[in-house]
Amino acid sequence: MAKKPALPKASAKNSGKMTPPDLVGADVGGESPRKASPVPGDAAISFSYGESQGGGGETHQVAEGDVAVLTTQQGIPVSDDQNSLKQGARGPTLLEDFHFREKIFHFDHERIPERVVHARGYGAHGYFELTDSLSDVTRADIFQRVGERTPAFVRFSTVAGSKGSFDLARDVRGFAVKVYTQEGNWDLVGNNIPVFFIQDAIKFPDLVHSAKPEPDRNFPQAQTAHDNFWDFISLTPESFHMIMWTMSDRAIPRSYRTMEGFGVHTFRLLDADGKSTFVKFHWKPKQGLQSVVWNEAVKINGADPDFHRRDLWDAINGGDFPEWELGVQLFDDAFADSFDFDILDATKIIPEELVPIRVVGRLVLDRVVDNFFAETEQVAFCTQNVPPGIDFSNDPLLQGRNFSYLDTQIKRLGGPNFTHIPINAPKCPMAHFQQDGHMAMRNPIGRVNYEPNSWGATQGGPREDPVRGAIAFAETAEGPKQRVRSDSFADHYSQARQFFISQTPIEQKHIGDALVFELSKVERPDIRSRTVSHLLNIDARLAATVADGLGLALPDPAVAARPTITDLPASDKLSIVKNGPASFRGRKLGMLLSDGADAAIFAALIKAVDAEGAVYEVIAPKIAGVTLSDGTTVAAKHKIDGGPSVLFDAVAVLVSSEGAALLALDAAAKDFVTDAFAHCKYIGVGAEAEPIFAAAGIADKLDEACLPLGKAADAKNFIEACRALRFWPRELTVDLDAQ
Ligand code: HDE
Repeated sequence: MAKKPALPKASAKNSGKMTPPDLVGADVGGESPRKASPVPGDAAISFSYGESQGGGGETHQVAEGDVAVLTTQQGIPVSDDQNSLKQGARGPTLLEDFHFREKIFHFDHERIPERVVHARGYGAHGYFELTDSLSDVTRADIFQRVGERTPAFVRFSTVAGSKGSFDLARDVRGFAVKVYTQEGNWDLVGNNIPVFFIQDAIKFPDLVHSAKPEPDRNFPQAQTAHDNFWDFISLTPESFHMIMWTMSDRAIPRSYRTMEGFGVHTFRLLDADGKSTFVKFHWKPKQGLQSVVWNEAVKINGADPDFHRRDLWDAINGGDFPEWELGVQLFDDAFADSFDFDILDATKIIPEELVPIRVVGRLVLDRVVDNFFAETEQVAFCTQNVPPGIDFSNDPLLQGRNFSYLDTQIKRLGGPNFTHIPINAPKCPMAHFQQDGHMAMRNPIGRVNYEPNSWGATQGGPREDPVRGAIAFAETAEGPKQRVRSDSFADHYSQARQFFISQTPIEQKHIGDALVFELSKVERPDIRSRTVSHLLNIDARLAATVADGLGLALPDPAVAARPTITDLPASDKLSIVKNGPASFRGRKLGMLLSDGADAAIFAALIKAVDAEGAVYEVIAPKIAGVTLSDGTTVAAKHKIDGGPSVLFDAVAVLVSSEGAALLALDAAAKDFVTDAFAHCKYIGVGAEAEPIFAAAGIADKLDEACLPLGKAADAKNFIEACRALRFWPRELTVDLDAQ
């Protein structure tokens, strides 16, 4: 990267104009640590643009203690950034003011179109490390050498909401992984749910239109609880397996860190001889699966709409790097032919009990982005990006996606050169004859831009390589051209039922609650009724519960294209509760403190939290914090109104008797404990805290998950109890529908 000579030091002279003195010579870099990072071995400061996103930027060198001079984009030093150029003190403003015009024009063009789906997302860098070679089934370079690390970038997202929507929508989460392999980028553009709503890509625009805000009124935002969505779903029986998943707590994850990821489609792995093995990809979180409850999700959206992105940012910056295992399900044609369902049908899973998962690697996220726009917003995933040794199946959804992703990036990023943007550029050598176009940053040098050519090895440019190059699986396809759906895709309910019966009773209750909630927002009774008619083909009890919750007469079952297989066995892997963590690690305790709170218990709690690998935040009546019983002061992270208990995995209330008397009068403090109780959280109850619980009306309801914090020794017991995350039996006592 070329370094420009140092520009002169900024001058504090303001020649009598209106220049706020504190802005003169201010650090234009703001808070970002990158902008003032010292250059090793050099007493200079590097103020850089775009360096860490892969180059192409420019660096201004200035002496230490100095600040860079503000310039225009053309590098012209700016003398006054507070006042436009005017004719006389009171104007008019002159067209001649190139600095003003450039600044405004650039601002006017800051936005690019948001993604048509998955608009709201959050990304992080990391690496993939191979732990078990797959060289027995694939030639893919990334799967050859155990222990090798390959850089990766991951973007998590919600689907329906726009860029500025809230994180805890009830929605599918995107789990898109770009791995920069030595033989090109591999994009595994997956979701946190292993099946999809539709079987053929031609239905995607209809599905998305129905889920997005209704076109005349442009609401509701980021929710499927409206007529159009359920109208489409109830007319699309293939969607019901996915509906079971999206109505489950999978759609309200506690964190991106506590979700599984799935490649969804069946792909192929190819060895050096072109032999194919079918594969399904799974990401399994080391953090265990965890979700929130719906009432909590609704409140988190108000308290902290950025809950998931903040969680990822904090965890990575705190050195608690989230990690997933990459698992593969490998199978051959014989299995595919014998399986009850079509492996090309993206509305079906292959239960892990039938084809066990082989863990072959791990994905670790260890670095947040330097610039959200440059990396997270501009990253362009394309399902078509597969390196040699990984190939597609004929899944009609996947085939359609392979067209859609490239197409959408061209629109979104403004042209065919989006691979020149550092986050999208491969990190392996590349050479081709594609050229020109908007914003071309990598331009061929020399005379030859075509092949074949006869300019020889040095001037003639790259040549194709039939051995190293990607070769598609030599699949034979035949049959008449026709618009049909294969009969083998016709079973819409059997796996929906299998999912439902695999859930614990509390998870089944949540599915029923979610359906009642969503359909209660649907205005047309016939749509509600038609939806229940499909549930009858899945589970009679579920259908009856939902009908009852809606006050609806049970309709006739929908006419099924094929009878439901009712004896598919339950699969434990489909439940969140059965796959939760065994520790409180990576979780957050909220401690409500007042002045005079017991210092010894507070210290013991911190010690227990640290030992567990968890974190804590202090909530107090005032943001300045509290003075504990021994006179030490503790700063608060939240004032009580801004730190509701929904933001924490468990809570402790540690107050003095005076503090308790005051907080018992405070609505936010009462909400803090009632919500924690209603959301089945573990609660540490300090010796003096009772008046707050009494004022909240729950003092006589406290159960075995409300543990005493009367002495320092109680802290460890309490944090160990928190490992269970929730005390589900309580839900039956706090929910009218369950009584
Ligand atoms: Fe996508 N999808 N999708 N999708 N999808 C997009 O590409 C599309 C599908 C998924 O963080 C778009 O760059 C079609 C399944 C993720 O940047 C678009 C079909 C799965 C992301 C698109 C599907 C996904 C997208 C919009 C039906 C899980 C976010 C912006 C055939 C396996 C990637 C963009 C990111 C994004 C099309 C179905 C996952 C329009 C046509 C199934 C995680 O190209």
